[in-house]
Amino acid sequence: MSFLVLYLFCLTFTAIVADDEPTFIYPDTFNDAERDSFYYGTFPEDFLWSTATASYQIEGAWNVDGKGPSIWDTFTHEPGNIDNAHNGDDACDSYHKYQDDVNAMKALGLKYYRFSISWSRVLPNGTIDHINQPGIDYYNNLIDALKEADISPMVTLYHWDLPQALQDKGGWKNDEIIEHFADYSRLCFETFGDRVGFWITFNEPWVFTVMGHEYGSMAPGLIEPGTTPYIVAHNLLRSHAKAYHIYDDSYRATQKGQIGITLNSDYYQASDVDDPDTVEAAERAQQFVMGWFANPVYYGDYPDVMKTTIAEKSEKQGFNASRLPEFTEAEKLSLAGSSDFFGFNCYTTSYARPIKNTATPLVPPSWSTDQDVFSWKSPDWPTSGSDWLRPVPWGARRLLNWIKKKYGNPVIYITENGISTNDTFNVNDQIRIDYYSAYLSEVLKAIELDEVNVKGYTAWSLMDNFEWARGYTERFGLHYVDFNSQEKTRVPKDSATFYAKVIADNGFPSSGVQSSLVNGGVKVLVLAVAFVFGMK
Ligand code: PNW
Repeated sequence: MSFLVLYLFCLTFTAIVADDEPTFIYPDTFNDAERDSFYYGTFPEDFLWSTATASYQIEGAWNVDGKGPSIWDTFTHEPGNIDNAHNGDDACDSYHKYQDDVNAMKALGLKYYRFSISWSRVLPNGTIDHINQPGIDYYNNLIDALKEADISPMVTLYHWDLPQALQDKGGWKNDEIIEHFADYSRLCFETFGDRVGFWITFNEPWVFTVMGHEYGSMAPGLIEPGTTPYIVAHNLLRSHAKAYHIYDDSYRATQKGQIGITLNSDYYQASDVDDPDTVEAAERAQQFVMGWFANPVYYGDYPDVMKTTIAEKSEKQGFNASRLPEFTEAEKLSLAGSSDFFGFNCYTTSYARPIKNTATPLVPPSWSTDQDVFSWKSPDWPTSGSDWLRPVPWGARRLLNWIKKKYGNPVIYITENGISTNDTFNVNDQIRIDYYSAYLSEVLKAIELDEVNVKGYTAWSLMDNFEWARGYTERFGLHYVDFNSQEKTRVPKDSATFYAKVIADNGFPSSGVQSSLVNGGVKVLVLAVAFVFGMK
């Protein structure tokens, strides 16, 4: 007893005399000692460190060796869709320079690499009728080069580049796509699965559903708000479940991998936490972005709040059924529990408040007005090269906790996290080091203090690449790429050196050698004293 009291007293004393002042990464904006202090420590021993890319953003070789066109080839070649009329025709030319990518990863000390397969490179018209062998060879070579470097692949089946031939048949609006996606998935499991431990069916369904089919700012560029996005999401979720079960039934036993889905969302922070309506609006926004996909995948159906609001509005708008489709009982069963892990792409935070104006015309319908939420970013928050992305580290921890709470404490892999800069040559990217430090510190707090089950972290991106509608004007890379050069050399930025050290140290072991020595020394001393007294 006396030992315990003395020990606790000594620990408190140690903390008072030896602990550092809190460190803030964004001292001007986020300086609440409780919320924003940098958290030193190391990640769990088997923590998985990775970086990510996506086929259309890096491969180039858009019409080489039998590859069929994808909706992104079509979209970028139409004038007016992409800043500076950029396109991914050449991008980082990873189709030819994949060994350079692997070398860059090796230098980082990476153990995992997340990339995506271009569906129309392996199946040029989207269907299993014609397999393009050079496309298969490319991914086999990449996977083998990774294995050779002791790097495990984490493969995304769909990172937005649908074969144009399937878009011509209605794309995700046509439920025949479910069978085509099943064939494509089976081919990938069969061909590459002996060497792939992690499969991700879809990357960020929310982005390509809403940006691609409601706003039209991404391929396929459809502006069909309020109906098409829900149908697209519905077919995609059914495709996901089908692919999951193909893997589960036919490949898991022999290949011993895992399969899941990757979702993204801002964290929606109620702008007034004392107002229940505002708190409810923030929750509604979270459900309309993340719950839309996660709820079916974990529980077999859309969130109640979506089902009721969309049904109500649809009726008032004169639709004879809800614009939100319904799953059959069999589909619900096949969806529920169809992810071995929660893939989470983590970037930013928004404030949210309700739109209470009932005079708002209910027509035309849209996903964004269905929510009755107004969301925005504080102008006080730090900026990035992208207008939608402001660093708000504490939002990441809150959203991780939200996922834990809503979906039964799932295993979470952060499958993307990163920040953009604008297009000026700058390998001295302190902004990226700050962002990664601050976000990683929040992830560590989530693991250690909140017991959120995060098992891996992926930096977006290995290198600068084609940033969708922004072309090459926004750069997310740990490596700089000169897109005007033939060589497209991957030049490490300061953030690459930083990330390599984080990986080598498995985190941020201490706030500095000196203070840890002081801390350690004092602790040994007081323990010794406590022990001696405790014996008496
Ligand atoms: C993700 N938003 O896209 C994608 O998975 C990557 O391909 C992309 O390059 C990266 O993040 C950076 O943009 C997002 O508006 C695009 O919230 C837009 C949003 C989020 C993610």
